[in-house]
Amino acid sequence: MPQADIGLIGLAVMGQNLVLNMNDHGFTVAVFNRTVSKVDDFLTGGAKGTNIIGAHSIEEFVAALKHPRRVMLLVKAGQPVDAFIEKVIPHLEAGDIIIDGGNSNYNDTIRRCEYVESRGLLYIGTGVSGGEEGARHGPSIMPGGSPDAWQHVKDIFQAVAAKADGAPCCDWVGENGAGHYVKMTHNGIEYGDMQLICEAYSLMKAVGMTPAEMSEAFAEWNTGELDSYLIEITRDILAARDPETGQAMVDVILDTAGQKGTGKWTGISALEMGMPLTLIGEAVFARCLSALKDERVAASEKLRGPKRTFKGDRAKFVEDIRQALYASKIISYAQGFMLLRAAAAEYGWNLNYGGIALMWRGGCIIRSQFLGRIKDAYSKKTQPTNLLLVPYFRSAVRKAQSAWRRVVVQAVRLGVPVPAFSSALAFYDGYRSERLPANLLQAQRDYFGAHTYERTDKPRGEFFHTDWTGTGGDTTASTYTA
Ligand code: 2AM
Repeated sequence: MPQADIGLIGLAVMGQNLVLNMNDHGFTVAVFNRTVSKVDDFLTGGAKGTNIIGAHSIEEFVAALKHPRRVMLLVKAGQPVDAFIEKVIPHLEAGDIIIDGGNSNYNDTIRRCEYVESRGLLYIGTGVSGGEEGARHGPSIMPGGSPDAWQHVKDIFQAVAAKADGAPCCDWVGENGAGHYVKMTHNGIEYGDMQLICEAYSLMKAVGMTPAEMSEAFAEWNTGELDSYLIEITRDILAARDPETGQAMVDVILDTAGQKGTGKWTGISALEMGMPLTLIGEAVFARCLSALKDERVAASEKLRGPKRTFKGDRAKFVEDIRQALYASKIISYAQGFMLLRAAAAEYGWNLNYGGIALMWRGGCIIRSQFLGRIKDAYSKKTQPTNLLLVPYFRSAVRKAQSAWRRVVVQAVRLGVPVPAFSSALAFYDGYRSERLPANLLQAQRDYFGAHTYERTDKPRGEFFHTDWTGTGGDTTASTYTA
């Protein structure tokens, strides 16, 4: 008789920890790994004394699974996922479920979902966030794919997921690639949150604060509306000392950021969908700029800026930075949810926005009190078209606005780059503008390319062309295909 409730392939640390987490919650898990020796290493190591079943071949692995079989992959994203799908399919039967828990691109998940369904099976692509710790003690889990599969994994996933205010940080996201899309957007927002914190740090540094003083400021911030995992770890990071040199740890770390690509994917998707995801875009570009270390070092000797002398009240400025960070964060999440709405329309997903906020509320890197507010906003009967219009956020931005503007002005004066703070403010001012200068832009397009324009005094959808130079005649860009 097959014993296992679920099988997991891929015994790297995330995989091992998720298996141990499932075991703790009373589920029997079968495990397999490409390098088979790792199965035995796990059984005699971390999994010793558990009910975990080790398999030494795909056949043995599948034979251990109860029906419908649930096969979860936690292998390297990309080709290895396709390879394992091909390996397991011949051993599965109609109604069995393949689950990809890796960091797959949502386009791959859409393709795989269609393929696996065409073979009579069910597919789930799920985001799992929270790193190794999260996998062990409660990650945020964002599943999407074949809707019929959800009922068969719900109990396991919700049991092992993090809990926020008692509710599991796991719910059904939507069809085919929706789970991985939401996970990608989570990572993009994470890029934005981290960049905002880095800009706050950079301003604190510019006004002469020591890392220890900064750590105290972050500790205080963490007791209020900014209460979140990332603020908390920043507090600890700034307090840490390098055992080798005795200096603050942050001061000995090279200022070049790495990235694995999910922020970039979020930006690409936003560009494809025509959504102004400016803050996350700036966060990705800030990492790119940081990576040009040698060029920056050379340029720093040649390109001059203002002297970094701050004359104001430092404590007041720190409070201004806190408010600028909060307001910018609201913009970033408003933009993130704008992207999700556009993606839902593009891909035909019926996204549950309150559920998404709840999934991000605990377990994952962007977990925060703040996400509880977003969940509340989407739990109302009428869904907001934009988070910025929800009374709570509208008033929070109104309250923080003066401080936010002061910070951006001060940063410009000091010559401290704050692309996320300032682009968030530019977005806010743009979004609340009844009229933007795009009238001039349309005129320019019409002037050089006869692209036509609509008029303020005529119904939308009627297009006009002006012969700006007296030599163009009536020909417009829509008259011919160029
Ligand atoms: P391994 O232990 O045999 O290297 C994370 O790297 C997980 O993905 C590991 O379980 C790893 O298996 C697996 N993995 C990495 N590359 C793979 C590939 N090309 N094919 C199958 N599994 C792979």
